[in-house]
Amino acid sequence: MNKSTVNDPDRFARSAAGRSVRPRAVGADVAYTAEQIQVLEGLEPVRRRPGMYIGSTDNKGLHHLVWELVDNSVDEALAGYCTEILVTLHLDGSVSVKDNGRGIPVDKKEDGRSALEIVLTVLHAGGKFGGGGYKVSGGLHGVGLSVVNALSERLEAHVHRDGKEYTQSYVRGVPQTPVQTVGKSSYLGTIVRFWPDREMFPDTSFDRDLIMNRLREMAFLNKGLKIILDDEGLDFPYTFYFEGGIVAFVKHLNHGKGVVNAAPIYVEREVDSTTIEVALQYNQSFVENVLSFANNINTAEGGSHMTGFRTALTFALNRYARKAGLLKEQDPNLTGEDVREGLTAVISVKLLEPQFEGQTKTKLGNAEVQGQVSAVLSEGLVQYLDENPSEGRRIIEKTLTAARAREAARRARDLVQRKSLLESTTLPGKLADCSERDPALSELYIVEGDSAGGSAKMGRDRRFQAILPLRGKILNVEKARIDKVLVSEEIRNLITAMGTGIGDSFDVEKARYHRVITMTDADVDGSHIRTLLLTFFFRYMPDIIERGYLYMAQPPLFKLTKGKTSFWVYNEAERDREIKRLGGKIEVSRFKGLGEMNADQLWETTMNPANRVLLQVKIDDAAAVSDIFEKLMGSEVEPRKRFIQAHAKNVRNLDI
Ligand code: 0RA
Repeated sequence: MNKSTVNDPDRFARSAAGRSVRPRAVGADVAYTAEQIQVLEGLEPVRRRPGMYIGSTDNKGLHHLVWELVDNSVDEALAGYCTEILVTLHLDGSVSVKDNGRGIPVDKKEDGRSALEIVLTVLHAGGKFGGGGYKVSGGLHGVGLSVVNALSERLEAHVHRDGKEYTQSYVRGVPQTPVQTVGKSSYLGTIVRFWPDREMFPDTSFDRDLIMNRLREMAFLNKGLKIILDDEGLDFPYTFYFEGGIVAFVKHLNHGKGVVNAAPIYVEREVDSTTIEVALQYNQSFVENVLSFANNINTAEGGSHMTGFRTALTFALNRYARKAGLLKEQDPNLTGEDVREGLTAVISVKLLEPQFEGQTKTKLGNAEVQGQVSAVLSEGLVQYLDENPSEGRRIIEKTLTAARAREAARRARDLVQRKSLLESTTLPGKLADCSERDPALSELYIVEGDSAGGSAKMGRDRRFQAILPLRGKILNVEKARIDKVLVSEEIRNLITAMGTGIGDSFDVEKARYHRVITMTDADVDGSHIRTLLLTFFFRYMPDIIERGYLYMAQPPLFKLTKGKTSFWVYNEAERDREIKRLGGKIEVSRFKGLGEMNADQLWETTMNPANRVLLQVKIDDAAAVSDIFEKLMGSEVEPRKRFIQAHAKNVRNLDI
């Protein structure tokens, strides 16, 4: 993207980048005025108990500072005055957010201070201003710019309005001067740049991927709004701009999956000042992926808009299926589960006074929204189905398949439960268990192939390491429903070894191991098997991942031999580094697979807690794996690289 599209005559963001900033310690050489002391006292609660305002001072809390600034600019966009937001990650560790809105007012208030200064130094002052409009203000967001200011060792605000540029800078919330006029400006907008306070945050490094994902999501949720992320450490900025808004979001979520209805169905309407937007499209998978948002906040716990959505979907599809004769009189109705199988949807509502409830304050509470969403979507769907009968038929057929599979799954489960196969206390014969009985101290290695399984059984520390060899590829649970999954012997062995049961009777507390480690070859087949396993855990035992019990072992890729000594290295970069470091004549051999190693080598390289490299699986990674699964099966180079990237965070020995 061309940087000149960002309408900033003086490129503030760049010009200040290289400057080294030494914040003055508060109290060192600042002579306080009565006013400054007042500010200090006003923001004191924020610095004393930051968690009350931003949740925590870990990495999540740190990013709340960015969300707060972005939310303010998005509010300005929702009010109809801003079309472009630029977020810059500066080389010096600061972040700036710039928008082309009206500019924060700078006019003087009764006490002689400017509105800008009040917003930045008085707790909750932000809420007073603007009034009305769909404010992004749920959960921990919407705490106000003054909170960001209080938690920054330095902050600069630049306002362009009324033909002038104004500026003010602050140290830990305390203004260093009154608002100053810099000069003329024909630009309109606000720039806030802050340097997070290292006294408040143990780690002040920002996560580009996290910020990028949130900004992309914001751009999807606000069609026509351009959001640019400029990481000064990279050559090019990222631009997120979606004319189609949540329709583009749904297409993005379904990317690479076979779709049932060619284009997402889209409904948008305003009811009593609540704006409702829904986009939905079925894909060929069995997975439901319905995301809901209220005022741009991801309502992970759902709420009234989600309930309204579900009611309308079930109602409209049943009505159409009957009318079109696809459901006969004697057939039972399609259930909610049936109509959500393979469904990707985004529900976005914007309302004046959102109430957020639930454990994580991500459940929309406003009761009136349920009826509003349900009415709008029912009407929209009924109309769509009438006008697009062939798409309608395809969708109904998809849901009928789901209904039949649900029946089959119920029968299979009944069968399994009668036999009590999965709760049986008889451990699988292939499992070499450990002698330790405390799950917290026990490890299960799931090993690819019988021969590697044999070496692992011999090489392990049998006191705490159990081995379960898997023959070949396990079933892809993304492509088969639970009934098929449960007849697979490999998977039944796995479930029995885990001890947790599955489905309704799953209980993470019964896990027999608190470290479950996949050990597969460092080749394409190995990565397929690992993906299949991750997919299984992600779909059927997500709590195991949530608890941090699931790991991947990283077998070495090369053996370097110099004279009589051998070393193992885990990737190409490490190989090259070591060759350089060791110098002289070095023999390099590539491992073909785990089965090639003898028991001692397997222990030394992959299983010995002192040497081994374990990658802990995060739920996001597993989701990412599921997402790119299809491409991965093609064993192309690029997806494989992405697969590794999805897992490579914070891991030693894995340069890519
Ligand atoms: C309320 C009123 C006006 C501007 C803003 C809010 C505003 C706040 C922020 C925060 C970040 N960027 C922003 N842009 C605008 C001005 C109202 C007027 O001009 O009369």
